[in-house]
Amino acid sequence: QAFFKPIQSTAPPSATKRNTKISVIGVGNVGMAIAQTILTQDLADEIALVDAKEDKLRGEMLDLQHAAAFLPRTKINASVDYSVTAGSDLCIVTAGARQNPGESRLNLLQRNVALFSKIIPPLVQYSPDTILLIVSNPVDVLTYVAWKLSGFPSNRVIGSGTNLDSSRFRFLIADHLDVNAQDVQAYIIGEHGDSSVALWSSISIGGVPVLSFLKNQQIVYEKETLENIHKEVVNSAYEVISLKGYTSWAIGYSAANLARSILRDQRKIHPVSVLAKGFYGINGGDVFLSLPALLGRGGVLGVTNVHFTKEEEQRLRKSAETILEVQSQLGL
Ligand code: 6V0
Repeated sequence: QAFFKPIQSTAPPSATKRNTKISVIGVGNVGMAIAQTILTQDLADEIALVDAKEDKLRGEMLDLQHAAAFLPRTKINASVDYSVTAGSDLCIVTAGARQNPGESRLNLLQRNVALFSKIIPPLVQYSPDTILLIVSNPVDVLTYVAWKLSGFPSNRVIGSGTNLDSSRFRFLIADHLDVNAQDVQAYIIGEHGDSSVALWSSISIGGVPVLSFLKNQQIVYEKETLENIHKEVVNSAYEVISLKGYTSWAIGYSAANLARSILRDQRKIHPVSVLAKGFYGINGGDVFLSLPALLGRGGVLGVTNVHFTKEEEQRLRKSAETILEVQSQLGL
C-alpha cells in the first residue's frame, strides 16, 4: 500500500498494460553499459537485471534507479532468480567467465558453455517467446550454444557479432575521409574476431561506391592501405582492453542499436551473427557468424544478397571453418 494517495484512480489496474521488457544477464562492464544505453534511449518500459553476484547486482540496480528523475520512466528490477525476467521481449546475455592466467581459449569456452547451460534454460522457461541476443565471447560459438540449448527457431537467436566491428570500421573510414560515419556504408562480416572479413567491394559513401569510383577516376590505391584499416579494426578491441581493461561504451551502443531495430521493428540491416548454413556457399555444418541481416520484431527476417568478390567469399568460408573447428571440440 502506498503511504499516501495523491491520485484518484479512473481506470482499473488491468488497464495499465506493460509494453516492452528487456532482460540483461550479467551486470559487468558490458551488461551495465548496455542497460544504461537502453535506459537513456528510452527503449524499454521494464528492464530486468540478473547476475550471480547478489551485492553487485543490487548495487547496480539501485544506482540506475536513482537516476529516475532524469530519465523516461522505466521499471528496473534485479534478482539472482530468473523469475524476474518473466515475459521478456528481448534477453541480452553478457555473462561470461574471465580468462584465468595461462588458461587456453578452449578451456575458457568450455567454462562459458557450462555457464550458458545454467542461463539459457531458465530464460526460455520464463520467456518462451523472447528473442535472445548473445554478447558474451566467443560470441559466434556461444550464439550457436544458445540456439542449441534454447530449442528456439534460428530467427530468434542472434549474436551481436560484427555489428561492433563494422561500427569501428565505419568510424576509421569516416575519420580518414573526414565525413560522418553514418554516411559510410561498410560491413565487416564473418567471425567476431581475427578471421573477420572486410567487404571492401561494397563500401559506399553517401551512395558513391568507393572502389569503382577510384577505378573510374583511375586513382591508384594500395591494397595494403585497405588491409591496414581492417587490421586496425581487428586490433581495436585488444588495444582498448590493454588500455582500460575492458570495452564497454561502443558495445553498449551497438547492443542498444540492435535492441531498437528488433523491438521497434525497424527492418534495418545489421551485420550480426545468424545461422549461416546455406548462405554464400557455407555448407559445412550449423554455424553462426555475421552476415548482413534484416532485423525486426520477428528477429532475423532475412539475409541480404551482397555482391562479394571471389576473395571475399573465400575468406568468409574460411571464417566459417575456423568457427566450426572450435565448435567441433565442444562435443555438443
Ligand atoms: P565482466 O565485467 O567480468 O562481467 C561478467 C559478469 O557476468 C559478472 O558480473 C559476473 O558476475 C557475471 N556472471 C558470471 N557468471 C554468471 C552466471 N552464472 N549468471 C549470471 N551472471 C554471471 O565482463 P564484461 O562485462 O567486461 O564482458 C562480458 C562479456 O562480453 C565477455 O564475454 C566479453 O568478452 C564480452 N564482450 C563481447 C563483445 C562483443 O562485441 N560481442 C564486446 C565486448 C565484450
